[in-house]
Amino acid sequence: MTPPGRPKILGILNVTPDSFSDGGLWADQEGAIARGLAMSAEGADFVDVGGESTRPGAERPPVDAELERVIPVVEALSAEGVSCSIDTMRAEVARVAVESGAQLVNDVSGGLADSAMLSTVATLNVGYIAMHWRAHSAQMQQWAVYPQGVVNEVCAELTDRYRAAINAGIAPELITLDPGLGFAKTAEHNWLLLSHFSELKQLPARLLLGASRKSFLGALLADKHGHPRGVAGRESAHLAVISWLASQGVWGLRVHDVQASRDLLLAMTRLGALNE
Ligand code: PMM
Repeated sequence: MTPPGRPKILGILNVTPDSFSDGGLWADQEGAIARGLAMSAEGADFVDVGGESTRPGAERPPVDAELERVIPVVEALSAEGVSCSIDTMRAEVARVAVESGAQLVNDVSGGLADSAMLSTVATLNVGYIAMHWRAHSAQMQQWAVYPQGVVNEVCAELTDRYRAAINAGIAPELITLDPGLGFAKTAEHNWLLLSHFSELKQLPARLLLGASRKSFLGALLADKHGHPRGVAGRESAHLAVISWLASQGVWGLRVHDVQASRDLLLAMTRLGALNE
């Protein structure tokens, strides 16, 4: 059997004061731009620039604040030849970011948070990542209920989002689907989605996942008192997860540690487990 192709790496650049794992770190624009350039040099295929924290319970920034955070960063990185994606649920932010050079729209709400998103992306004619989502961060954990099974329900809801994107005029080959680890999901739900990846692969579009530093990894690695492992100590478990996903044919991986992820994928490629 031919091995799957090497997944694309989206390097995470949260230009927010409050994202759960790197909030505040890249909130100043010069620091953010330098970090984006560094991730590109380390081998990120895209730098995923986001100005709204989606950690559970987060409040939404006003649209102007989101634009002010992300647009100068997208502009500066694009001017340096770095491919950017824009992590936003807002059509207006997606439009201005693409006009400023972004090549991909990463919408964690899959078009549900802003009714103008899908038609806007169709007009912009760029790639679109539709993630599985049920509610804004302030309420999302109360939606972590899946009586028909998390894999079935996530696949059904993602199929609906795919159809909505097609109906809005987005070309099928521009669409990527993402089961949204941690969004209206418990740790158990995340593990079920990961271990049933072959069922997700039946979806009509390529797949991207973001497991990097998420709390289900912290819970897995808890100490003997049940205290979750902090974000800085979750990378080896994350690398195991992305190695599994790469071997299963995932199209893209959204990661914080670009270099470690890239090293892993290079080694897998050298072993013949992935195609160039
Ligand atoms: N997770 C976060 C933000 N954006 N986008 C996609 N497509 N998939 C994800 O899993 C995802 C995302 C939250 O994580 P962060 O705070 O580490 O950015």
